[in-house]
Amino acid sequence: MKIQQIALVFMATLIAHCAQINKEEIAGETPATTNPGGGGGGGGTSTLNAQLATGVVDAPCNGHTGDGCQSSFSDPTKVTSGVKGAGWGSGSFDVYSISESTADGGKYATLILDWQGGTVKNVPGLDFIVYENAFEYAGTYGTRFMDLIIVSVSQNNTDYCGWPVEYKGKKGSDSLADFQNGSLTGDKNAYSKWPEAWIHFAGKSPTAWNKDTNPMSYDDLFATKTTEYYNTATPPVLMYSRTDLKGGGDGFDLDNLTTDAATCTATVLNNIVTNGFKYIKLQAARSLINPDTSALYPHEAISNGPDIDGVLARHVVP
Ligand SMILES: [Ca+2]
Ligand SMILES: [Ca+2]
Ligand SMILES: [Ca+2]
Repeated sequence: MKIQQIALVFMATLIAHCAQINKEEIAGETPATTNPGGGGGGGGTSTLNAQLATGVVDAPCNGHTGDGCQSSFSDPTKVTSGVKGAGWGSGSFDVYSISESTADGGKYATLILDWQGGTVKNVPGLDFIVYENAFEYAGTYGTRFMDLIIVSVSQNNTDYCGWPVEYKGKKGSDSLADFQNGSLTGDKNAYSKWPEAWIHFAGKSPTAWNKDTNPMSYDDLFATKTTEYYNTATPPVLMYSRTDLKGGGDGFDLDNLTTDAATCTATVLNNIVTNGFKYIKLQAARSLINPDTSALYPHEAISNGPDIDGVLARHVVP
């Protein structure tokens, strides 16, 4: 989501989801009573050495025109120099944008980072967080704008293992009632704005952490909060609740790696789980084939590629 597209985003998304928003307004719903008591999501002791990924290994949109690259957002130092989230309701511009193009095997839809020789270890709970600039355009659940990312990690930048990604699909008109009605499974060729439908993807969650204007401790960044959304009835009725990382972003645990990728043998996987990884690859989901449908993953109609603000690892060793 880029600065010049905000107006378009609001127009398109409001038009697309007009029926639901109106329904919510008629119901008198008010968003966001935040209850930060959700408990820890990570290892959380001060002996851990959290670090941002500071090495740019491959950022093909840097200096490249075309193939979906965007010259205004092709500076990869925006990823490595700090996370500057813009909060739950808007997207940061301190980002490097990958495209959604399938050209050259998805080259321009890929970003590879490292910790400049450091190894990201597997600690209890989440091991790293990917920060993108997702946001909730109407300030409440069910109005999230996302650019989905598929994440994988490697020790040698050749043999990558990823997570068991699964897209659950869009149900009905993608309303809360549709989403909550029975199983999550819907039309996997249509896009759902519910982050819960996108299992083990990044690019789902807004970023609250901003190193300048909203500094947070590493322990807090790896901890969770639960937000409950009530309507204005008397007494108020809980409409929805959602658990997120306190600083936003999407967290990953090496204990959940899978051998799904062709480059990920059991040996490679066990080595990463036991010893850690050095490289992280971020790919636009839209540039990749969903094995469930044999088609590209669907995306928000106005999406043009994920916008990556930074990647924070929980424990890095030399
Ligand atoms: Ca985005
Ligand atoms: Ca872990
Ligand atoms: Ca940044």
